[in-house]
Amino acid sequence: MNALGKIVLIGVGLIGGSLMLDLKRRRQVGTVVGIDINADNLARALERRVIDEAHTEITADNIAQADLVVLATPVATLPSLCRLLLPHLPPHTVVSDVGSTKQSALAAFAQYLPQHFPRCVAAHPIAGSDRSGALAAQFGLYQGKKLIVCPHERQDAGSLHLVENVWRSVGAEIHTMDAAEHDAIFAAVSHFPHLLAFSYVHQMLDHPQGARYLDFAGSGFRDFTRIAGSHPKMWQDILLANRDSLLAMIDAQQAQLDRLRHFLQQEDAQRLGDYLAQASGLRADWE
Ligand code: TYR
Repeated sequence: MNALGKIVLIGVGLIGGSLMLDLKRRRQVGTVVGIDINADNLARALERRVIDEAHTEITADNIAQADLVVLATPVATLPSLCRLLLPHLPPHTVVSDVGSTKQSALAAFAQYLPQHFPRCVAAHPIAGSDRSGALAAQFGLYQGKKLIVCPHERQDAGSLHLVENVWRSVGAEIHTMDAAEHDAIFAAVSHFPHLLAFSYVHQMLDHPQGARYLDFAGSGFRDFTRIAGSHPKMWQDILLANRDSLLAMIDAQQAQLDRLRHFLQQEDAQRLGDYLAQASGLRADWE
């Protein structure tokens, strides 16, 4: 891939920051301009050389000559960021995002950057952790990880290839799918498990003896609740953006809990054992 002259990263956190660290190390980019509302976070990003320039606002100067703008903020901020970008965006600049919901990203691009829509590429790296912010950015995060792209009906092929090549250059494996299918898949394998982890932690918060009980929690609690430590605003936005799929998943989970309740009420050891064995088998095969 040809090195890009300038990338503007809006939202300098774990995901965008890790991408920039690898692009810089591999000399795939000349200058990285970071834009973030948190000045402390920007200072840390500069110190760690995640970015070369830091700004707290989107201006014509900051965006000038950008080959690529990467939006890496919570998904509900895309409409307002696109509106701020619109007057300053050079015609050749490719715009992409990294968010966990892709129908909402495409809707924001189509509505708020209508002229620029062909150059907007919806992308989602399947990597990260419960950590956030520029301090959490790390080298090698995307090596061997999946990058989902969701091309749209007005997609410019050159812009799509540019974004795919950026991610390929940091070790990601590109998968292409429709945005609706993307959102259904990630509701099931990512968004709903996060929702459940948050909900279980609330059960402990509401429990009168919860604080004492947590003193004795071990690795099961740690594994099940790790993702409940994730960035709240990021997950607020994801859960709302994918609410239809999640409402269906909540109903499906309720049915699973009802089955378990029934096994316990009936003291049905046989069916309970089979149920656990099937789940344990699927988990072992997946790993
Ligand atoms: N939260 C996940 C974890 O901690 C990482 C992740 C989050 C990956 C959101 C993708 C995504 O869209 O393992």
